[in-house]
Amino acid sequence: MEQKPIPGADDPALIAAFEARIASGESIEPKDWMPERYRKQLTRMMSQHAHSEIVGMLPEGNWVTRAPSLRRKMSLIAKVQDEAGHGLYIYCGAETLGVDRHDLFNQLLNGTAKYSSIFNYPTLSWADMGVIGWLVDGAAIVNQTVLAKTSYGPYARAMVRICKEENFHKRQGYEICATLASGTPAQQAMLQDAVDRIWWPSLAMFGPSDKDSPNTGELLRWKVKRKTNDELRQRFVNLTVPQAQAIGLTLPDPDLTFNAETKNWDFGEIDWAEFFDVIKGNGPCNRERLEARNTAHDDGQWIRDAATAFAAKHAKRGVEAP
Ligand code: FAQ
Repeated sequence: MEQKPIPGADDPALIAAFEARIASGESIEPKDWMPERYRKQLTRMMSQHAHSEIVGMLPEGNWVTRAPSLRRKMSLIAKVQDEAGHGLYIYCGAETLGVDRHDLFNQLLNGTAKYSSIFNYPTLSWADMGVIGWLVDGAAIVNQTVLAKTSYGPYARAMVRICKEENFHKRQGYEICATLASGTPAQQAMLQDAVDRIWWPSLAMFGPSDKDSPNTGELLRWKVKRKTNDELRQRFVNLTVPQAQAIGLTLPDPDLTFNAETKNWDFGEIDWAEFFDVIKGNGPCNRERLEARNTAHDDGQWIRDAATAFAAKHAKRGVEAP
């Protein structure tokens, strides 16, 4: 379903009134007038975010059957289920902008929509489950805590609940890391290897550096974003370095040094060529992730058919399907 054009889309008076509301810190709600471009930007961000949550289930789902104990298996299953829930809230939120989630989902399935670069990397060992919870959910929290103050009401409210759940994810991940860090030399080496592989892709989650980020200026002006990609990345590094030190891990960056003047941890250059290659679809697992989502979608056709037939049967009888 195409988004219907908004009446008065180019009316300068409406735009000025909208911008005044944003400037005074008001929240924009679905039935409020908004510029077409604001709606498009929110639809883009929210759909990419929802897709990321759904694709993000795959790397960790890969380890559910191999978790080393019942307790670990239960918390990993709960985490993966939470990610599904996050995807569903955000698709619901995106629908308040006048799009149909099936259209958004089809863009994911046919490879025309983006989702977070981080999920195109493989999960090679159990330690990856700890490091993903710690670093990937940790990065998501830094980004989403700020998004909880975004100007679009339904997105901001979804972020509040999602951040609470992401905190549990981060803690379960960090606890796995802390356990492995105090384990055998083989466990410590497995953990360090996971950190070495996942550190840089976690930094890239925040998006291109500000000078190469075409959307940031407009999103900041409309208070969709409250901080730039580089500001959030720096905050994540500052928070994470002491956590790595606390459990004796080395972050794989020889340039990582504390800057006494700025009170930030300075860090080395991200491999931007790799980042842009991954978001173009050429990462180590892009193809595998899309195949897995398409297979899951095709395998679920019978339940969609059954639900549609059930709803039609009830509609015919004049009863609302439960
Ligand atoms: N991956 O101009 P900017 C999670 C694209 S949730 C792929 O800077 P913007 C939870 C960008 O879309 C993780 N593409 O863009 C979890 C744009 O392309 P377009 C997802 C990226 O929007 C944990 C182009 O590059 N979180 O992890 C990436 O201002 C564990 C230019 O970039 C969200 O989506 C990337 N990393 O800033 C789940 C949060 N970065 O669309 C399971 C909401 C940039 O013009 C397990 N989104 N691109 O063709 C945001 O905060 C922003 O959209 C950014 C990008 C910061 C991601």
